[in-house]
Amino acid sequence: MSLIRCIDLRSAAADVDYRAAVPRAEFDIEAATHAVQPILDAVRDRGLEAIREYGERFDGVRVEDVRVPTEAMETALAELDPAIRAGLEESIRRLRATCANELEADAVTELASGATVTHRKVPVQRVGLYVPGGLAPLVSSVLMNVVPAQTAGVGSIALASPPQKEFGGAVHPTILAACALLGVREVYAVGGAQAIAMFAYGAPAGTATEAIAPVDMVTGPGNIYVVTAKRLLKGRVGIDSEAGPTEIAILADQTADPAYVAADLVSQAEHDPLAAAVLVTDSEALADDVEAELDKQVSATKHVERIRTSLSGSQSGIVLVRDLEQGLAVVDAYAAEHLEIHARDASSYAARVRNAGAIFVGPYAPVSLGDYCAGSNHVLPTGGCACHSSGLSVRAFTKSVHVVDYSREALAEVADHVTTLAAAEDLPGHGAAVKVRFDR
Ligand code: HSO
Ligand code: ZN
Repeated sequence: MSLIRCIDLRSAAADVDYRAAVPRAEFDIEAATHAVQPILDAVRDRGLEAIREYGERFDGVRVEDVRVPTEAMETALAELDPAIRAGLEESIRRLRATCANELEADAVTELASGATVTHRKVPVQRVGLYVPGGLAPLVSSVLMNVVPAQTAGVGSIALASPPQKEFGGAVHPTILAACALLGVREVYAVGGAQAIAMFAYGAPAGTATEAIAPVDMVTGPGNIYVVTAKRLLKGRVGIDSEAGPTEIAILADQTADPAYVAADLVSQAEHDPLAAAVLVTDSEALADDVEAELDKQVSATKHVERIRTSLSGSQSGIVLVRDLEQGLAVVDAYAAEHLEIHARDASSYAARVRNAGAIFVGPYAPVSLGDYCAGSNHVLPTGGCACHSSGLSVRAFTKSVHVVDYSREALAEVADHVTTLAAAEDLPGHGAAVKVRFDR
């Protein structure tokens, strides 16, 4: 019995809808709503006291002052393993370079003499970043959120992460050290849905903690309760995409190295039993070799159970296609969070992909590189959302406003069109608002 299932699409009709044929994870956010709504309401109504109670219940530790003192961040940085610090610094350097290049200038369009419309870019004012806890919290996600926000010009960044029982209710020290490196000073030891509610509603000053100002936008990954809280509060605050379980798709021909392909599938399966790992190939020989490599590599790795569950789940599989043209159609329909291309002429295939969160070209661009140190962002759309959404970037933290500036003469030039169109919509007041400027 092989570890990963095989889906043979080689004889599929040319007009088949591949979205139904490719494996896909189920992520039922609706089911968590009844658990999450009372938490949001309690934080809105009772502020810090409710936040402390939920921390005690869900994280097993009561924290009186949830605001982390600046000294704790400086201490964590001083005590950080120098090799980890060097890795974080290189990652930050590369991300900053990419982000600086993403900044967009205002676009000024002159429609006629004296008539301009400017598309002005304005950073979001205040952002709340959620960082999940756990024994090995994803410190790289702190960088992926904070660097584009800072580059966009977000003036105020707050961060929340669950209090860790084993650190006496403090936020994980590696996260605190990353905050110190990035200059993030407002950090809260608050986790779960209550953290998202705290960001959305803010909280008046309590017995031990100063007032917390509400944010304009909440970003960052989280478990199903965090994702549900973000969905329920969307509208009151802006959110980044709802990140579901991670996905890797690999489009490969017979030139691919099966050891690389297997290792990369394993690398993302390592995140979550629900993670999806999909290989799309026109080579039966490669498919067999990758299966053999998976057997070998999975038993030698650390998180064997999690990886086995992910690879053998219905969300993962090896998809056999007639040729890479069909393969391209399949990966486009799948719209993976991460897409690797291991094939002759990989970059020309990459140029033709429409739907993917991020594309990794050739044998030396594994997803792990993008997870930590490529200079690209690892917060990417999952669950097929790559067909309409993008990963985190400077643009995600920027909104735009049209500035309309017309002179009297420029308005006169289009006044008749405005009154005619207003009359056609039976909104004569609209037309009158233009006419009044010329009647006197
Ligand atoms: N692959 C994950 C991000 C991550 N990997 C963080 C390791 N640390 C989602 O893109
Ligand atoms: Zn990863």
